[in-house]
Amino acid sequence: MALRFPDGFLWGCATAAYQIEGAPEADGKGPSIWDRFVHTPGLMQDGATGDVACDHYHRFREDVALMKQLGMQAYRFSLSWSRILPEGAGRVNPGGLAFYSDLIDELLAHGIEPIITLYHWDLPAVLEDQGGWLNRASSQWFADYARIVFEAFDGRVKTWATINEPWVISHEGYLRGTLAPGHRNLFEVPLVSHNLMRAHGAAVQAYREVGHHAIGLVVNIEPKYPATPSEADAAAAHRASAYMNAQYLDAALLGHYPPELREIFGEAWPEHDPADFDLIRQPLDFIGVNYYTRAVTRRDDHDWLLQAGVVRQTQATYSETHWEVFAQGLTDTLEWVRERYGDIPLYITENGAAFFDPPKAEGGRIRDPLRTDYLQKHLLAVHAAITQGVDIRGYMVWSLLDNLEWSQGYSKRFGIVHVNFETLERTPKDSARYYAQAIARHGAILAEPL
Ligand code: PNW
Repeated sequence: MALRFPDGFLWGCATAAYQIEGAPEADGKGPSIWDRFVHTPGLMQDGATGDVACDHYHRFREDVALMKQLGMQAYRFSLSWSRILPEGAGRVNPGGLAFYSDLIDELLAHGIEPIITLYHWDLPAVLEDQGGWLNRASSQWFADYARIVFEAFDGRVKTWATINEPWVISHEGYLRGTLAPGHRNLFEVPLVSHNLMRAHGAAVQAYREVGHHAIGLVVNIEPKYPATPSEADAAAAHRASAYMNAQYLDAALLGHYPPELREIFGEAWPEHDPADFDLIRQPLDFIGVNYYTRAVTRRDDHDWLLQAGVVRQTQATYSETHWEVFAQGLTDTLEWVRERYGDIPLYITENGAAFFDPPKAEGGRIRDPLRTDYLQKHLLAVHAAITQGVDIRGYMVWSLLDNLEWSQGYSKRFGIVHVNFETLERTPKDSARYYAQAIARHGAILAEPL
């Protein structure tokens, strides 16, 4: 079976600063909320930290060479705000800018297009001390930071994303407490979400003043399917989707939150100043979609927030993060975005899976057939959406390297390249070879996995 993707379709991979860089104090970097989180006893699986991670900070040239070897056309990475502004605002640290400048040059020298995420969860610690995303001034802090990096890099970088996954930030960081800053307070969730969206809007505004290319928002989308045709299960799926999938895109593109949220949050739902939506709703050049899995949802009154429980699929494959492998959900997601928000260019900014990788076999090969199978199915799912007319511009696999899977530490390997966290040696897995072949053949997907 040979499938072709549109001309100009961008094939690449994605990472995030805190998950790979290490070097938390190098060249004048200030601390972020993740430096604090990992050094707070009891929060991290196996006591893991990002102090070294993949040591990408010192090995980025090797990593770019690896990308080149795999044929990557684009690389989505995030900037560490506190490398560039150690105090979050004010004084710019030339050492921080220099690192990213060198990385961008290295990518361009290898013909790889940089795609920058401004915020992938590592807020400068000093700003957290001023309330972090709960402070309405955070939109100004973010826009000021954004302007600095736009001015520094927009000549060389053509694609920018403001914030990675506002839902995960607010839900995991402020409700469940599994991500920094580790709060558990329902009342904070809509306030943080709102300030994240105000920050997004303020950064897009700044971009229109100083930038010349494309900027968008990255959201995670997990389609919700009702377990039965019953009214109760359909309503549960609907609530879950309003909360997780529609909340941020509705605000950014339609200028209001889904009406279901008022009922979901109850007394924790704040009155929003209508003028805020003029800031939040900015024309965007693209939407970045991160897709991993779906949820099959039934009404469950024990679930206090959404009255929605998740039904495990007995016939399905689950990855190491307990996420069902369900590629049709990616096609459905891309079609849902077009249906709800109209024709706007989309990138798949993350897609991938953690699987247990068997140790290296003879010849140094790492056989990860489940990951290869995951990639193949999801590339087919992307192609199916393209066939349906959805405007999809590129696909970034999560992730280039095994890395720090946030509070789960190094226990979950998402890389298509294996990292030995003792020696820091990189070894492309079979899935990397598979992906490299898919790229080399312009997306013609080989029927047989390697
Ligand atoms: C994304 N969910 O996080 C992040 O952007 C990455 O940094 C992370 O490593 C990757 O996915 C794998 O986890 C998510 O619960 C975390 O729906 C949670 C969800 C989705 C994405």
